[in-house]
Amino acid sequence: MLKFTVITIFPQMLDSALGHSILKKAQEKGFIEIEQIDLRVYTHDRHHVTDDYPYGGGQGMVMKPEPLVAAIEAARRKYANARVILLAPQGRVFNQSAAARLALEKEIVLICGRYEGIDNRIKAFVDEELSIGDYTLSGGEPAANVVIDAVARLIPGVLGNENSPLEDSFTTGLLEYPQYTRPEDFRGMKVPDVLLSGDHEKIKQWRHEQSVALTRERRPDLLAETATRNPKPTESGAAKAAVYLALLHFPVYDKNHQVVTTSVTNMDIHDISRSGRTYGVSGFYVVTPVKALQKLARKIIDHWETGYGSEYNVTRKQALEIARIANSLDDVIIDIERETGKKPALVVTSARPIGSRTSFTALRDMLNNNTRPFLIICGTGWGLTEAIISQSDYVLEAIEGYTDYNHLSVRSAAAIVLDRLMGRQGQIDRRQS
Ligand code: 9D3
Repeated sequence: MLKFTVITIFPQMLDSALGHSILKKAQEKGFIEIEQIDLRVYTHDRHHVTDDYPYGGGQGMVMKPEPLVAAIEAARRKYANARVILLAPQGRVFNQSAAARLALEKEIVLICGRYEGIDNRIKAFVDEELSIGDYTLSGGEPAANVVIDAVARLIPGVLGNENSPLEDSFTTGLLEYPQYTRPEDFRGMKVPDVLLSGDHEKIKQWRHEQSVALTRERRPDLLAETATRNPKPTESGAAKAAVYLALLHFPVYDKNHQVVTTSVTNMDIHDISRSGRTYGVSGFYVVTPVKALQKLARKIIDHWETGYGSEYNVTRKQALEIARIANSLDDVIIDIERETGKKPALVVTSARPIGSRTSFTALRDMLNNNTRPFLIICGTGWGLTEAIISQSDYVLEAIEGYTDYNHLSVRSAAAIVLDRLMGRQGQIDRRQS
């Protein structure tokens, strides 16, 4: 349940927009709740005044700080952990990743400004400021509506099973492919043959090509973003296939062979992102079903990607750019399929003795001669469960030294795997051949 509290001087303004279709159902089913607070409740004068003349002169009115701050403080007393957001033209621009971040919150307070602006001092009482784009609105209410809609769609269950938010354009980084319905011939305009062919593989391929072509034409900026998200090798000789990495925190074994959920760690996220970025991994998924841990992972990644850390350390930012968060392995597979148009081959790593194994050299050759994406799955705790291993296409040979001690950390194992599969080989190749 995600509770939105909207502070506004026009509390009825959002009613119609939020009272229909998906948002209506989301409220009825208890996935979200929206409460609108009339700012005038927090005024103490007879005329319920919320604005005043600007110091220094100029046109228009400015919203007074007292009622706004009283409203914020009341909301914080009620919801100690609420994220308080001021909707304002000078905020950071709200986008899909901001929506994904906010979908992990429990309580969100949205403050809608009006008039020509807001007394600057209220910024000290909010957690962040958001704008919804580069155009002027008459107030923050339509922006609140946009934020609530985009965030609510990402809450599991809100869309039902038939529509996955992972399929949305701004999640995949591509514009949607063209859609058609009956009739087959509309005023001489025919539905493309491929869609009538019944060949699902071909249709998928066509749609992906259309998406890429349309995005290149209309929104090359989105492709530029995908390119930084998916760093390209700078030289030939590197793997042809897109390689993805997933770090599973569930389901994995503990010491006693029980299936458990492990905690997300700061060091794993940092180190595996850096290794992944170094060897040309297209995306690194931190997989956990636990919302609080997703939130923690998001915080770590955002700090380096867009927060203070992004300016403090640019190379760390580049590494964390490949990091993503997912609920489950299935979601990772869907995400990769959306991005590449193909289902990834699943590769697991395991220190435990298991039947037939694929050698590093064999997999390295496959990566060099394949355009199919590969997903390398690493387990935390005491390793991946049998269920996951049996679901995979390749089980990599174990990494071993010449001792009876074999307890690599998952981040060390990941780095070694990446080097053997995607590293420059030099000495090693010559010795092997
Ligand atoms: C006089 C200069 N304007 C600042 C750029 C004043 C001003 C214009 C519009 C002050 C407030 C507003 C009302 N807009 C919002 O409150 C708003 C908004 C927007 O106008 N565009 C995009 N996103 C947002 S979020 C809130």
